[in-house]
Amino acid sequence: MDTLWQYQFRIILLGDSTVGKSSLLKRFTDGVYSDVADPTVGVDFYARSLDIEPAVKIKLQLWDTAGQERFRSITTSYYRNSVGGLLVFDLTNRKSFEHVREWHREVSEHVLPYHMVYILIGHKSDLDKDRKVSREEAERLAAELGVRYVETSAKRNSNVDRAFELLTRDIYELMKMGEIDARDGWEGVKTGLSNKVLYPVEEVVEREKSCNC
Ligand SMILES: Nc1nc2c(ncn2[C@@H]2O[C@H](COP(=O)(O)OP(=O)(O)O)[C@@H](O)[C@H]2O)c(=O)[nH]1
Ligand SMILES: [Mg+2]
Repeated sequence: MDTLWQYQFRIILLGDSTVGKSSLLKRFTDGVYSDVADPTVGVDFYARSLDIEPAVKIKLQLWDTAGQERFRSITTSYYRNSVGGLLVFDLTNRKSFEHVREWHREVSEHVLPYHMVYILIGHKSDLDKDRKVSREEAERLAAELGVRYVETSAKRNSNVDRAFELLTRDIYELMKMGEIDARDGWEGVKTGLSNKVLYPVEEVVEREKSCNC
């Protein structure tokens, strides 16, 4: 049986080619990392659930942008149907940082009149000695865009869970405040099977304890 979840958020990975988007996703969803990235593109999206509050499980549907990183080659519906976005750049690649603003603008224009919730990710933090973008500079850009900033490494497994969790919590808080809603015909947020409705919470905890899944 599928895990019960109350909400599903669709989140996209944005950023230049080779910044490490697929590696971040693989680390987060499968717990693996490979220095030799698989160029084959067999998977469109990944999934993982997060327990955001006791008895509130959020399923993340995470969409990769493999091979579509060129500007304007991603279809509009791909952006439109997402509630959150990770703006990823490579800390050792200056150009990828400079392009963040363009990614942000491109996507934000396409989702109007709605808004997407972003987080800025400075990736490959394990390569600190080759760093071409300072933390201060990245924090300034994040402040300007009104988003959080986190430095991650898929290789060292540093801050990867934290980055996805922070973004998920931000979306969840906006949803609780009524700023974001599950709308008909929109894939960004879906309300799911609620174990709150199906079983009292205590019973769910008991069920989960006894479950080997
Ligand atoms: N040092 C280091 N290399 C990484 C990290 N994440 C990804 N890479 C490498 O960067 C290259 C591109 O990664 P990939 O995930 O395919 O990037 P994508 O094109 O944005 O999906 C691959 O050689 C990865 O092994 C990281 O955290 N640290
Ligand atoms: Mg990729």
